[in-house]
Amino acid sequence: LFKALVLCLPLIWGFNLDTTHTLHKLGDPGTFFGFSLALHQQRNPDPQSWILVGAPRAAGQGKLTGSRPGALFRCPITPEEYDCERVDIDGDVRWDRESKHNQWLGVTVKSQGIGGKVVTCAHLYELRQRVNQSSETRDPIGRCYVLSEDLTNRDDLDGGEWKFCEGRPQGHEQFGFCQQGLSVSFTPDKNFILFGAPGTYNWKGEMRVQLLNQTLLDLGIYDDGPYEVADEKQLNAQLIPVPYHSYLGFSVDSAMGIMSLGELTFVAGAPRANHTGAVVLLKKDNVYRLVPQHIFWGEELASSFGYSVATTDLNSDGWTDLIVGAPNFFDRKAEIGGAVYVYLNPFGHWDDQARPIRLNGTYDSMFGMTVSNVGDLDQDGYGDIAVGAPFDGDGKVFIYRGSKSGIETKPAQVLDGRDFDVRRFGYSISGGLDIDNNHYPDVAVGSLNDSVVLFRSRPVIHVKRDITIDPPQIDLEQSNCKDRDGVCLILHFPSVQENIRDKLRPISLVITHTIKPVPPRRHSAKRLEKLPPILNVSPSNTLHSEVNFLREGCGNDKICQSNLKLSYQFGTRPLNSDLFIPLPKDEDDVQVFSLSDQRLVVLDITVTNMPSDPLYPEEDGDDAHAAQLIISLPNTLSYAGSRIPEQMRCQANQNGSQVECDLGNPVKRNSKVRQNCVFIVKLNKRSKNIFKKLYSHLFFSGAVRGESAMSSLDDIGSAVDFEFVVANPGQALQTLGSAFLNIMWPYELANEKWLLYPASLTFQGHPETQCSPTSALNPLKLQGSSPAELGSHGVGGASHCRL
Ligand SMILES: [Ca+2]
Ligand SMILES: [Ca+2]
Ligand SMILES: [Ca+2]
Repeated sequence: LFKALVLCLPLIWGFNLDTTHTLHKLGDPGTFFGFSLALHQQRNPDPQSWILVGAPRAAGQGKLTGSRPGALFRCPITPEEYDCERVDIDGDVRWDRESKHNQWLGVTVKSQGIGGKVVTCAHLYELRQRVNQSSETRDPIGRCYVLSEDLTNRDDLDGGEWKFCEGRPQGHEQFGFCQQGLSVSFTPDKNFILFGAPGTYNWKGEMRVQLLNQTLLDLGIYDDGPYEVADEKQLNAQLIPVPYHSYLGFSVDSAMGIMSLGELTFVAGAPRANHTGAVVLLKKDNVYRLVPQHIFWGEELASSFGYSVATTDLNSDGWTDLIVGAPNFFDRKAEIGGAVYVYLNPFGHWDDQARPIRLNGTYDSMFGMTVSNVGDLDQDGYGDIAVGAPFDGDGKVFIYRGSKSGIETKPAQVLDGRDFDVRRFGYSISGGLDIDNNHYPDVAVGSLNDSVVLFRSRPVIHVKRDITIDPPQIDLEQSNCKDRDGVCLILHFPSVQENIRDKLRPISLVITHTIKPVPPRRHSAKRLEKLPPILNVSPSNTLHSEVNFLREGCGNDKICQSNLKLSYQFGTRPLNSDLFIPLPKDEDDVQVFSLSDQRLVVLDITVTNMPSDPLYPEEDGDDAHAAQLIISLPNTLSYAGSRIPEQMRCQANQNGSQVECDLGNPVKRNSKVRQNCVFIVKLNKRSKNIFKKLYSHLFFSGAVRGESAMSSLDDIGSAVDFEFVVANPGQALQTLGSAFLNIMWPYELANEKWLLYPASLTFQGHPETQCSPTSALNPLKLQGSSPAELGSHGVGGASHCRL
């Protein structure tokens, strides 16, 4: 009896997007509803969660009826598919100086998170001058709208005045084609908003970072920026570290802990820089400039490296890691189409050229078109990412788990648009927010198919198993269970003390845990069903352990080295006596068993376990565990029983030809197993005949006379004498068995004429010998001169004599 202590700590781990209780939201066909999306939560005036969905090709309303300005929708978290409402922004238009037709409002949408602000942009918003004149100009500067948490304009920061290229020199080489808002982001400290404007400066591109903090503004702190790569005051395109047509600002992000801990770093993708693409790390200087810190270059021409960027701490080392999408990466041979580069942060020393890990998509899949920090989906402490591949079949989203070593390159989960009846699935991804209050962040995925899908995360139960065997080894002389904290599993092994033979190999323990499945419930139309938890996929839900026996008597090395020796002798034992009489030995010193009156053969066996050198008992002076004695008996002998010491146990097979005996477990050192180890053996009754067959030849001649002419034995002819000698060179047989002599002779011819006539049998030494049938001898009762002779005159007969 011993106990195993199992501590079960439900931790939070694994991976876990539920695909059976997904929420679907649909928009009008052709509106690109789902081109962008963001999970959002407002706290005021009422707590509510939303999926914000951009539909950049949505038709206009009111004044904009007849045009396609695009729109932002908010979708409540309900099972209903068509309950998204248009967010009421941007309804006005001044025809004399702007155009909102095809402005792509909703091309991007971002949320600061719970209770935070929201931004959505229209990167093709046009400023117009001299409308309807021949000298009319159109400048797609782009524009963004900032909204308060409830998606209304509540403070000075809200509204659509976020268009920094307005009022600046126009023309494509300056700010006429800024396309502000093709990317947009909030800093994690919520103080700044980032705008990508990839068309600025002849498509060099630009990123602008601007204060977005009403409290700071209320305090009169205005002088923190704005910042631009070309310097917000100087507007010096030379300061931008990539060539023209690089599209810097196509993607933007920011994070602490990229260049150094505690410092905010900005990330801007430039997917056409030097034709390979690049990603630039920047930081604010003290005035108005974003200063480049490091540039990552793409590895392949036209791979669009930097099309998408994301930041998260994948390996939880406190340093933010960088994820870069290159959706046009191409390797026809390897059938790769699209790649994602994962740069684990080398403690801010990016110049050391830490080699990225490349995740590959399938051919033509545009894998990496979106990369997204989706938070710690499984709550294991490592950030997780999602990668969209909208042209992989009907579109797929791959979930990759961060891990201690960086990232698990095999996706933890693949969401396939086909399973949700969505095409071009994975065009946009938003995560990091817990929509259903189960403490696990959820993920929404958009498409180019006017639909979005919300995937909720199931709680992940990580069972931390820790088997403590107490005592750590089984000591056969101890059994106790002390009080302890935690769950104490007492495993009873009633056989431990008695019947376990093998005390050398440990007892294996296997502990398996599962979650009892929850019966499916009806989907409520009003409330989201609570998702059942799942078990973490790793480590396995089966734990193996083993309990060792305390190997007493095996020395310090715990290796049992014994010195078993066996000796034996045969003997006999008088009936009803324990007297052991060794069998006599022949000249070859072999014990001789004669077929005399000893019916019991006794085998006396002595087994010793003594160290070969008593001075060095550690060499081979240990206990012998599970020692066995196997006795194989010849055919003439069979096992009848034994008188053995108590610790021994013997068992014979069915015909008694083999006996297996346990010598005791263990045979202790310095011990001798002997005392009256008696095997009673019986002689088999059907012993092999020891007599030889003898052959001789007999010829006869003379006149043939009839039977009626015989009046005495002498008339028959010459007498033939046969002498049989039956000898037993060993001991006399008693009642062990009988010896028989069968005599056969030529008796008669085919015409029934006599050949050899059996006259008589005489015996010497055993006068009581009888033969049968008696009628076979001298059947004509003829008188002869010598009755002691066996005269055989006949054709053949048989006689059977018991000797
Ligand atoms: Ca890291
Ligand atoms: Ca994780
Ligand atoms: Ca959740």
